[in-house]
Amino acid sequence: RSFSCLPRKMSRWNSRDTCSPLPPQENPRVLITGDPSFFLKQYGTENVILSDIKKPPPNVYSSGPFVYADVLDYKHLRELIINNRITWLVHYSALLSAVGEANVALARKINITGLHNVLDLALEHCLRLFVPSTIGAFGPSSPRDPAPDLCVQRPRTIYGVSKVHGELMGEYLHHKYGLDFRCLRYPGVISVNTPPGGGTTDYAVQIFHDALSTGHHVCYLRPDTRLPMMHISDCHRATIEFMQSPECQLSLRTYNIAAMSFTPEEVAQEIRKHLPHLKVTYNPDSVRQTIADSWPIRFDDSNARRDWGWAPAFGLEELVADMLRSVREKRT
Ligand code: AKB
Repeated sequence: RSFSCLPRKMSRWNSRDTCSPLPPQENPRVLITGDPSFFLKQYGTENVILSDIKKPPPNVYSSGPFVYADVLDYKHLRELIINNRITWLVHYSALLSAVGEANVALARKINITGLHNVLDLALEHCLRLFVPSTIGAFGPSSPRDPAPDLCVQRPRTIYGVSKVHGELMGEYLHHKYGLDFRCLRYPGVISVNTPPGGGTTDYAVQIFHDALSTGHHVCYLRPDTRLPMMHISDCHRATIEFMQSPECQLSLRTYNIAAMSFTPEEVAQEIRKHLPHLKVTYNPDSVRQTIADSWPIRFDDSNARRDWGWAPAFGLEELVADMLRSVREKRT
């Protein structure tokens, strides 16, 4: 593979030169691997291509270009980037924490080999690259309350290991070659449109669906398991704001972002303000409980707030009211 943003005679790994000046970033052309379609609203269907190996939900079908693309297929990704004059690559494809533990080989392939492909492509084509990281990038030896941006990171899941690897590779390529790598560590993200997908924080989505269907939720975590969480619209806004921030404002390339932290019992209590009969039974499963116990209780996101003005809009009360309204709407 040749890297066009580097002088031709030099290979990617032995050059000390950096990326040539980036194209203007005001009107990016964005390729997204994996699920999220929120870039469509911001940049328009003519500038955003969604891709995945799964058929998109019907609302995404009608809202813009969607192509089949496997993050393990380097040549096809390159073709998409060149044919569509892509300037930003947003890489969401990954296996989450719990499902990754059940299938380590696949998680390693998608989360690490897939990531290497997008890093190489971003470097080769001088793209602005966004890769999400997570509270899962921390482990039992990290400070948990709060976890700062920079500290010991020794996660015990393949998901976490792959995310730390992504953070470090991206930052390495930024410092060595000027790759415009940007990474946010997301808390558990709560959305009505994204069904639970093999994560440890999934209960905090499922509980809303159960509350409005059977009125009974069986929780796989202990009632006092506190984790950082965020409403999807805050997560989307943070990502767009971060991607739009001028490089000179960024003192880091990987930032924690926070909104709230709650336990299963606290979210259940808040839901009971609307649905007093909600019943929750606790049946902790050893894999997800162990993972949750190794993750931060709270995130310190003071660097994101200071550098590029991050501020969440949703607290627990607003999140619960909005989720109940959205799940109700979806059911009718
Ligand atoms: C998971 O639970 O695996 C994800 C995450 C916190 O990254 N939602």
